[in-house]
Amino acid sequence: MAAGNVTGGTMFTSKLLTLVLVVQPQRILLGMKKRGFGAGLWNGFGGKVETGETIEEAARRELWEESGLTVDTLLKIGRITFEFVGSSELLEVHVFRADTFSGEPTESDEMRPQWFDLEKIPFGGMWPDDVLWFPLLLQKKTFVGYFKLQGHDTILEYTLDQVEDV
Ligand code: 8OG
Repeated sequence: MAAGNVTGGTMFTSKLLTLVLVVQPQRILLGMKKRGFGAGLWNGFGGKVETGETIEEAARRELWEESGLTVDTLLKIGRITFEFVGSSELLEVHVFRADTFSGEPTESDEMRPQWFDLEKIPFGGMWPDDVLWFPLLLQKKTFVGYFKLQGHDTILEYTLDQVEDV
């Protein structure tokens, strides 16, 4: 739990999360989330950063636990802050892109991996913000975003900026 920050008089805490997208020239690996937060949606692989690990270590661990893949190079591609109406906990999601990997995508308790053609990313079955920032990820453009969501479906406000470094 990071220190609180004050926005419009509301005290927020924030939680650090990771998200890894494995991208190849024609396809992207997504997983169907089977349980917990975001269940029923296609997503990259990731989760909470634990005490004592770096954000990148957490990204590699979660990728391995959820997909069975290991990667050499993780490209830091984005950082997105999510605010949910009614919650005082902000999610700070560190997004990475991996262009090469080792292993075979393997179903885990949390995720059922599947390759998608880059032309057929299933945005209708993903978080509503993904359609906005995936183009930057796919073009290897680094970005910082903020999304205020109501439930899982509605974006109330957002900002999304290309930046030099994340
Ligand atoms: O540990 P858990 O599976 O609950 O972590 C949530 C995962 O979902 C984590 O990888 C971060 C990711 N995530 C959000 N919000 C969004 C979102 O709006 N879009 C995408 N693609 N991933 C998200 O927490």
